Amino acid sequence: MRPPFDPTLYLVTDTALCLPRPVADVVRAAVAGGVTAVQVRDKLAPRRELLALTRSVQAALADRPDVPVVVNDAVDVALLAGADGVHVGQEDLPADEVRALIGPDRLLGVSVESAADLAEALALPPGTVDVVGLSPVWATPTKPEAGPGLGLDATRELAAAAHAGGLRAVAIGGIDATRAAAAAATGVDGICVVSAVCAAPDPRAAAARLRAALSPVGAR
Ligand code: TZP
Ligand code: MG
Repeated sequence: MRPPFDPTLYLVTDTALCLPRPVADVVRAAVAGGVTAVQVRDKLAPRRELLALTRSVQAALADRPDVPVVVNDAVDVALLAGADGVHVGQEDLPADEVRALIGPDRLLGVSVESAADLAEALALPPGTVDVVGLSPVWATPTKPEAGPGLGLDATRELAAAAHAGGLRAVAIGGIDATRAAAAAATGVDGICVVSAVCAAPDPRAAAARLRAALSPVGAR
């Protein structure tokens, strides 16, 4: 059985953007403001630091079992920490291999940057992938190498194709409170944000603003 996973407002952490605050403090505030899922992402941290970071986030959310903690890229760290899931990109381990490692009781997310990436995820046996991250909707300074954005129309098409194949879809890249409603209106199951929360002076208020921006479109 997979852990509960409500992707409505999915926070992906960035350690540098959270500074000088500990990531765990930002996450706790953001969840109080309405974040529904958390992905621990730190491309620069050595594995042992990523493990400690993951555990600090889990400890900060010990009273929120409804909010899953997912680890970006590092399957070993996810397993050691007993995380709720793993998220991999196109250059990480293949999704079917990751599923074999993590077993049936954790979430698996995969980044999708094109129709070809999505076709690959959809070709896997049912139950391999839980959610695809459509990426990036807009170009973003948080991940310049992600390139130009898909745009809203392509995001809408990819979300529909993911749903037709039984996968959930979230949108990521360049989303802030001014763009949240437009991103959600593509039909995705949720939006992912990094800087809109991690770089905010008040992460709780930032998360609440994003939730408020989502509610008129009835995002799940
Ligand atoms: N993957 C695709 S875009 C991105 C990631 C991790 C960064 C999104 O950051 P922001 O600050 O929400 O634009
Ligand atoms: Mg990756």
